[in-house]
Amino acid sequence: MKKRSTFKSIILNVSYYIWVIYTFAAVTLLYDYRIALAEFAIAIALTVAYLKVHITRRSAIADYVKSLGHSAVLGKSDTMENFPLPVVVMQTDGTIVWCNSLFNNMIGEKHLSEVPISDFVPDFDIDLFSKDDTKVSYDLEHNGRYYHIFGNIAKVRHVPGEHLIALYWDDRTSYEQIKRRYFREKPACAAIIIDNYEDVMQDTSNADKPKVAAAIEEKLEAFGRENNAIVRKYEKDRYIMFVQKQYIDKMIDKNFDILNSVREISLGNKMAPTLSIGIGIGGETLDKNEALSLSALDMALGRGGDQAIIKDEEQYYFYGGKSVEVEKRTKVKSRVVAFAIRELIANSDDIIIMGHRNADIDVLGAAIGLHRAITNCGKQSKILMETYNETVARMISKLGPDYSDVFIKRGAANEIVDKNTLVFVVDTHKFSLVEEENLVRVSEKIVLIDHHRRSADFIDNAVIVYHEPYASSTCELITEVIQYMDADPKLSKLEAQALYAGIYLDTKNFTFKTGVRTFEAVSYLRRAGVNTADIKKLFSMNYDGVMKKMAIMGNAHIVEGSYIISVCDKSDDDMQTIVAQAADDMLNITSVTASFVVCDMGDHVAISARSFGDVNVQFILEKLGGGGHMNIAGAQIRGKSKADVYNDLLTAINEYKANL
Ligand SMILES: [Mn+2]
Repeated sequence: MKKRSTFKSIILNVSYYIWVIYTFAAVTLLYDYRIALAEFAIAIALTVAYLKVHITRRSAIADYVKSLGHSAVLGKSDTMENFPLPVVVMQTDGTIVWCNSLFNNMIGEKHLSEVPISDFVPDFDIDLFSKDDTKVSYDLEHNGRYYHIFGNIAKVRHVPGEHLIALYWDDRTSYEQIKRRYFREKPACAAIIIDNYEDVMQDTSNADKPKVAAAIEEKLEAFGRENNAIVRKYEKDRYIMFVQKQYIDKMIDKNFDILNSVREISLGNKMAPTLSIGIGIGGETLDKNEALSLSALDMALGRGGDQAIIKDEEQYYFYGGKSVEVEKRTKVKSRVVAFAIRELIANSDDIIIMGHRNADIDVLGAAIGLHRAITNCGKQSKILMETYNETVARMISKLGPDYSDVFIKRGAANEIVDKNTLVFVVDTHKFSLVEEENLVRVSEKIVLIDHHRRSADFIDNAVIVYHEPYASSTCELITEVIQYMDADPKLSKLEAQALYAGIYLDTKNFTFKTGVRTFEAVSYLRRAGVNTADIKKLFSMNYDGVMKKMAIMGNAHIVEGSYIISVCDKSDDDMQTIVAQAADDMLNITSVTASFVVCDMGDHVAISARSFGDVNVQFILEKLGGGGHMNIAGAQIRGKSKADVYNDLLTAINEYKANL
């Protein structure tokens, strides 16, 4: 750098050459005065020209500096030179014209005239400044220090079209350091729970129990140490942790490997312990962070556990959650819920039951089961059902005169509802999916019963929430609850069949999510008179439907080795069922691990996805705005063509595979 600037200053300092010409002229005078005179004339002309350019330039800069609002005259070591910040004046191409000595000191270089600023400040981006701006400001890091640079751009008088930029460099390093440190050190609160502590311990021999318990504790303590955090156990399966934001960033980088390391504990336990972590961050106070961490933990449990969720004041961020769900519930909860519901029913006059739009048989079975329980309590209830599929219609037509005035439409429901109406929402927890949003808005007595993995769109004003993602179906939950509400619920054969059909549908004929308690519920319903052949017939499909399903399957192709996708258009009123069954049936193909049907429904594009649980289709469809379970998920996309949706789906699959 130094060499270059010395060299440059010689080149540019034209006066040296003029002095050389004067010397030549003087020497020539000894031999021939005429040539000498000519040489003197040239030297004088050059001198005049040089001084003129030099003086014009200096006065232009002086004018410019004056135009900055100071009464300074350049070179007389006053205001600009003594300005308390480093100042540099440059041309629009970044060539330095002038700087004060504070700027020289900052750069560590004395000769800074006529050199490009990028030679000394490589990160300086001259393209950020345009002649159209008059005021500029931007932040720059240089040599480990942070500068806020501000200044102005002005036209140079006497030199048309020429602009100069004056920049003041405010060193804000200490402010910036405090700011960064503040964000790095912000405290966060984490709520940690062992999802299945009881079950793990139950299946472990007495001799091994303390080892397993100690191993879990040791892993969590190590997790705390590694993140310089405070971790405290306050119940046998619950921990609270205080940790700084910077360590949360590290946990994210490692994709919360604590989840894996706890799951890998194998010291005589048959079941792998899993963790759920809810982290609250960004709240103004510690107690706000704790509240955020608890709602993040709720969300993690509602999505099946074995995952970490961070919540700030705006949104949830999801990590982990790739293991297969294990059944984990005690009947205590059904009993508590049953008693609470019975009390609410006793204190209500108007009762409405509704499910999600395009109701399936799980909605109908749950509604009928609840209606029976309410009737047994001596109260009346209505079932709001406006949009439903073919199987539901078939079941409703079988129900007979007892049910002739039970089913109502939206209009009638809106006439009944006020804030005292007891509203049961079954088989969904999403505000956006319920048959009639107004009921949820108006009623102050909402009971929510659902088994879908929790999404961010959650009806949060319910007085009772029985949300159990481990259960196979809403009908399974209702079958349990009604037995606790009444020792002998007196289910008719058809009512029992409706409940059984809901379980049959959601377990895909007892293949998925079928736990011990699913069979307990089913055996109860079987005793109430269920005829399994009737159920099979209920789900039978007509010739047309079967042919359409076959066409969808015939159109399918395999991507990424084991994912099968078919794309189709709506060709039947009950397209939803046909699409769902096509997706189910494609899983029967050897080596297929996940199936997807993309269907253009006219006003939207629907996707049905299925897997055996080793591919998390919920995760994939969440990227497209859908949701559901690990092995059964769906999405409805508006405003996109099926070709675009298909491409988005491929991208989501690739992303999912890349993150495995
Ligand atoms: Mn369901």
